[in-house]
Amino acid sequence: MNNLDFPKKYYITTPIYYVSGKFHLGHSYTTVVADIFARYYRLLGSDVFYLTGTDEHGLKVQQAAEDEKKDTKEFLDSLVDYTKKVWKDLDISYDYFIRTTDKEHKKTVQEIAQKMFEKGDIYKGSYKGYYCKGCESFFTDKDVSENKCPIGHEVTIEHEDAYFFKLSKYQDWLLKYIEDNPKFLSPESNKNEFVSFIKNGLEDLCISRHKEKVPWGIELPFDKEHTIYVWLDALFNYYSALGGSDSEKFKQYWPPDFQLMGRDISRFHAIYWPIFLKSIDVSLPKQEFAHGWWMSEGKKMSKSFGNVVYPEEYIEKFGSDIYRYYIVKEMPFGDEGQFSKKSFVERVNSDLVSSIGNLLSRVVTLAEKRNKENGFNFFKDSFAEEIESKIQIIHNHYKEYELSKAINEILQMSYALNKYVQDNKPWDLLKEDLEKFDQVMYVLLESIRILALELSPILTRKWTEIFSQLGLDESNLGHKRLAFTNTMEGKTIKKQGHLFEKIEIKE
Ligand code: ME8
Repeated sequence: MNNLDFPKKYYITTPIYYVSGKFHLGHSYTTVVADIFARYYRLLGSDVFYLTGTDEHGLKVQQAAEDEKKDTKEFLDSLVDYTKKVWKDLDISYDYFIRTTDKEHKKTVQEIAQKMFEKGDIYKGSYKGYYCKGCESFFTDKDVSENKCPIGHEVTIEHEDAYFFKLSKYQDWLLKYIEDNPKFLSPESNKNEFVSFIKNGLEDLCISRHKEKVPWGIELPFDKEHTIYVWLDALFNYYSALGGSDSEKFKQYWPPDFQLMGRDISRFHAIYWPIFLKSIDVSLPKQEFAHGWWMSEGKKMSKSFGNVVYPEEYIEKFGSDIYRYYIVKEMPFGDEGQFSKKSFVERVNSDLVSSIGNLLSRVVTLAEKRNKENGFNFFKDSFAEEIESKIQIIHNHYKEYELSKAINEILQMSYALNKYVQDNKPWDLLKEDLEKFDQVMYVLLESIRILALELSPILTRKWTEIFSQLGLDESNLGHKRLAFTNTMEGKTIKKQGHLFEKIEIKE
C-alpha cells in the first residue's frame, strides 16, 4: 500500500508581478509551476491556498502610466484584467489574487510599518547611493559598475533623507535560522550564496522615498512626507492576502508552505522577508525556492533580439496544456532553461503525441474491439505492482520539490505502459486467448487511469479527455484513486479522436 502522506493545509505563493508590460515565458513559468504543486496537493486532499497577484506601486509603474498618458489606477486596472486573462487561459487555479493597491493591503502594510517603527527597527537617516528603477531597489558601490545594477539596468544617484530598517540587528539571528532550518532556502546553491552574503555583513535597508519623488506608493504612517519603498510593501502581500494575523484565514493557512520565485528576487525573499517577519514576531515560511532563469533561442529574452516568448501565442496555437507541459518538462527545476521552437516541437511530438497520445489510442481501440459493454473484470499482475511503486516514487519527488524528476517518472510510466502493450501483443491475444486479453486490458486501462490522474496537475484539460475515453468522470478523482484499484471494472470505453495532434514543421 502506498503512503501518500499530505499536509492538512498547503499555502503556496508566486511573486506578485509588476504590471508595466506584457507577461512572458518567465512569469508564466513560475505561475504554472506553483499551479502544478497546488493542483497536486488538492488532488491528494490538502486544503490548498494558492496566491498570486500584482505589484503595483513604485516608480516603474508610475512612469509607465505617464508614458501612456493614462491615469495610474486606470492603467493598472486594465493591466490587471490582462493578467487575469492570461492566467485564465493558462488554467491557473489561484485561490486569491492580491493587488498591492487593495485597501486592506495598504492598511496592513501601514500597521506593520508602525509596529516596526515603535519597536525601534525603523529609524530616520540620510540616503546617498544608487537607485535602480528596473529592480525597484537601492544599491551600493560594490553592486554597481558602469552605472549599471547587477542585472544590467541603468541606475541613478540619489541623495535624500529617508527611513531605514535595521537589518544588521538581525544578521546573526538569520544565519542561525538558516543553519537550524536547512530546508528554508532552496536549492542548496542558492542557500550557500546567501549565507556568504549575510556573513559579509548586512547594511541597513532604506525603506522609503520622498513622496514628491515617488507619490505612487503607500504613505509611511508616522511621516506622511514619505512613501514606503516597494519591497516592504510588496513582500507583505503574502501576509495581507490572508487578512492579517487576527483573521480566520490567517489561522488556517499561515505560514506559507512553499514560496516560489526566480533567482532575480531571491535575495529579497531570503534576507529581508524573514527579518521583516521576525521584527513583527510572525513565524517564517517553511520553504523558499528560487528557480532558474529562462533563455530563449540561446540568448537572454529581449525585445531587441525579437526572441521574447509570449504564452498567449503558444496557447492560441497549441492549447494551454501543451505549453504548460513543455515549459515544465524543458526547464530542469532549479536550473537554467532554454526555450527553442525546435525543442518545443520535438518534445510535444515525442512525449505527448507518440508516448501518451498513442498509448491511449492503441489501448482504447483494442478495448472497443472486444465490444464489451460490461467492461473488464479486475485483474492485477506484477506490472500493476510496478505502477503502484511509481505512484509512490512520483509522490516522493513532489514532496522533495523535485518537479523535473516527478515529471520524468510520469513519462517513464507511459514508456512502461507502451512496453507492456508491446510485450503482451494484445492484438494476437484477441484472436488466441480472450481470457488473457481481458486481463491485460484491465491492467492497461486501470494504469492509464492512474497516468491521467498523475498528469492532471500539468495537463489540466487533456486528463478529462482521457477520463471520458475511459468512461470516467470527475467523481473518480481523489487521492484514494491514486492506487491500482477496481475503478475501471465494468467501465464502457468510448474511443474519441486523437488526444494530441503531431506538430508538422513548415520551413
Ligand atoms: O520582481 N526566467 O516582479 P517581476 C525565469 N514585483 N523567471 C522569470 C524570468 C525569466 N527570464 N523573467 C521573469 C518582481 N521571471 C516583483 C516581485 S514579490 C514580493 C515582488 C519570473 O514582474 C520570476 O518568477 O519582475 C521572477 O522572480 C519574477 O518573474 C519577477 O517578476
